[in-house]
Amino acid sequence: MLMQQTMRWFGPADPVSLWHIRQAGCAGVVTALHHIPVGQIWTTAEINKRKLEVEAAGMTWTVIESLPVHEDIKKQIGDYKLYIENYKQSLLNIASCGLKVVTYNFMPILDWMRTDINYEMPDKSKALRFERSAFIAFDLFLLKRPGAEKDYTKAEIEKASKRIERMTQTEKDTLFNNALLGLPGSEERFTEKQILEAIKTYEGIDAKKLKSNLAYFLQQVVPVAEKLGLRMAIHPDDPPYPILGLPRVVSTEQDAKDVLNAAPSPANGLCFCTGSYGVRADNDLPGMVKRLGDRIYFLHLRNTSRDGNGNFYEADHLGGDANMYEVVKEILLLMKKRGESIPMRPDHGHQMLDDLNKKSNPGYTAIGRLRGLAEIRGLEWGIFKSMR
Ligand code: DNO
Repeated sequence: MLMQQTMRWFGPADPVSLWHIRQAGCAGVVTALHHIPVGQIWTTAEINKRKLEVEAAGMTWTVIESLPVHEDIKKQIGDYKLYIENYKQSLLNIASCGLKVVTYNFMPILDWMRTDINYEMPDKSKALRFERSAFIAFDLFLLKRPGAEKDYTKAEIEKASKRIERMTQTEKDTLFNNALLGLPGSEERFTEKQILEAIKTYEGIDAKKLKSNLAYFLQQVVPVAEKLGLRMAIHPDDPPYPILGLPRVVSTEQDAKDVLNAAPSPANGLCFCTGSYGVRADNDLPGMVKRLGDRIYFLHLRNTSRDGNGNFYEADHLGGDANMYEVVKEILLLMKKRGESIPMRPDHGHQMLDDLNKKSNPGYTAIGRLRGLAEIRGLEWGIFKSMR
């Protein structure tokens, strides 16, 4: 039993076409209805339209990524009950269109965060990178978030102020734009005012409260998903720790267990992202596959390389700190035990070759992902063959 290979597609506006994805060797596609505002119901008409587009290129819509959770639900304010009802209705519509796996996350305001989206590798390809000092400089001196200095040590603040002194105006602008990018697949950036206002709305919401809001959300939607035969798969925080004073509660193995225990059901599962969990040295990735395995419904396989100062960059899929050999071996054992194949996608990839001159969604070029997928496919095939 091998993994189901897929790639993410951002819809008709994605510069990478469905045929490119198919040529990479994928039988499945991971996509979402990005044009529907967060909180609104996904109608069966819209879901089916997207499904047929994917099928016209000879593939299946394997996983939804993401059915986003409205900010009011995360904070339990305003119309959160209505948004939860809308979420349930979307799940119903998704199930009636024959889809099975739904990915989402519970990160306040921002999704992933990087300080550099064009970090040059020794081979001149480009990677995504998070540099802690640059991030602190952004927070303190560009965004000027009130109270931000409380989150850092004196030494960190000093280092960040030296870092910003050395930056040109263009470098500052780039850092600012990168940090406020917000969502993959979106061209929209938060403005300074928007982000500061949004952060303010999280006043009084600490990790404990956010976790309990997540538990409430799960207790509401998981029974519905279970009845519909759907599998929910929560994506971990990226990076896996609090940023900009905002709590993050899906960062560790214990967090993942808390998610599962909050609403025990086969419908309540995980998207196991080796890139996100792997940024923390205390996350034992192969062990997590073994221990959380029954509930892993979707895999994001990518690699990061971290140093001791809180910096990391996205490494080659088989390079970096995640022991991809051990991870894939555990996944193969897991699939054998469960008697089913788990969908995977290579996540991100370096911008390289012809893609260096093309416009693309950061992290989602065709060739870098093709390389990552091909390497993982080869690794998996080799381990699979040697296991029998
Ligand atoms: C990054 C992605 C995440 C993921 C969401 C899921 O490239 O893996 O943005 O799609 O967090 O909700």
